[in-house]
Amino acid sequence: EKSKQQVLEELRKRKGEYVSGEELSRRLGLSRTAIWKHIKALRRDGYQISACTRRGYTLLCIPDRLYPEEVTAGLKTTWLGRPFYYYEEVGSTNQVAKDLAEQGAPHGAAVLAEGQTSGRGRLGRGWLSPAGKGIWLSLVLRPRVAPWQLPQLSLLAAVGVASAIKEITGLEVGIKWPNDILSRGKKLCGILTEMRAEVEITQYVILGIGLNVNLDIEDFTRDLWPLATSLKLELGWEVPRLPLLQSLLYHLEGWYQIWEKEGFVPVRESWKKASVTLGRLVKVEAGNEVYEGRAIDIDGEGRLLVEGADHTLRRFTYGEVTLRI
Ligand code: BTX
Repeated sequence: EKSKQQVLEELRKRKGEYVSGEELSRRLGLSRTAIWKHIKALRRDGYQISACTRRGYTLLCIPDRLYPEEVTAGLKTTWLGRPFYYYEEVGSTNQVAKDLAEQGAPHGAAVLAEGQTSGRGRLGRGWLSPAGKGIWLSLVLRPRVAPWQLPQLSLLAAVGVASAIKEITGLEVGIKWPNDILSRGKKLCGILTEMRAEVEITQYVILGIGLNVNLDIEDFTRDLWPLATSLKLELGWEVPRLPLLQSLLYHLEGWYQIWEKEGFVPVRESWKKASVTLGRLVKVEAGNEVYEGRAIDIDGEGRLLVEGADHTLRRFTYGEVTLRI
């Protein structure tokens, strides 16, 4: 496995030219047969490598996979996404990340799967996660804050995702409280925060991000057609997942650091700019209660302030928001 990566590394360094099998074998101290074996294995992984008699090998194309070597190769973060755990398919990356966190995975560890068989949404709902079409990612965070401050973190996550989408595609998305990312009113990305905390101490937070990148309409179940969308459907082109994922980790780390240093104020400001909730008539369902009114603001903890028809103000820490006209 290690020498396969070394062969890939050599080809990557010399992208656009041919490297002879002889040179590879000399540089890496491997036999010509071993080199050929690794080339075949890389091709099975989806790397397009051309082999040409006398000239050698050249890397034509890297696969649209989020292999950890590819992700870390161009990653600009210092701690987020390190280590990076990659799976072809899991039930839920949030569950895998939770298990890893229980076993001591560090602050910043990331778990990604190409596909999920039982992706989780909030309140026991499911999350559709077809293979190779999205970014299904869970991050292990160990913030040094009290549990009551954690709602801030899920708003922060939405701001980070929005920044990355903007950087890579130019698309301006909207955030629906607390952290749904919408485009033209349809859900593009969902965020699920799970945690383990005692009264005063946060053990860890699992930040699960499900971003619909290249799903086509037929990848969604029919009931989701009016509700859900993907970047490809919004933009009309296939979005490369690798740079998007790298940008996502970069912006999330950046916002996290701002939050640690300066608190919630700058995050709140940025969240408010992208908000599609504030100023709107909303219905909030929280537990057994349904409340209707106008969404006025979010407070210094990220709670939603809703003003009812009788001008009473209500604050929501959690809840399901439906936007009215
Ligand atoms: P949510 O409860 O806000 O959204 C779930 C609801 O959204 C579903 O009931 C369904 O109506 C709709 N839905 C399901 N799949 C999709 C989809 N792909 N796109 C748009 N709408 C959909 C939001 O929960 C939180 C989702 C987090 C998903 C990530 S993926 C990585 C991590 N692992 C894991 O199991 N969950 C998180």
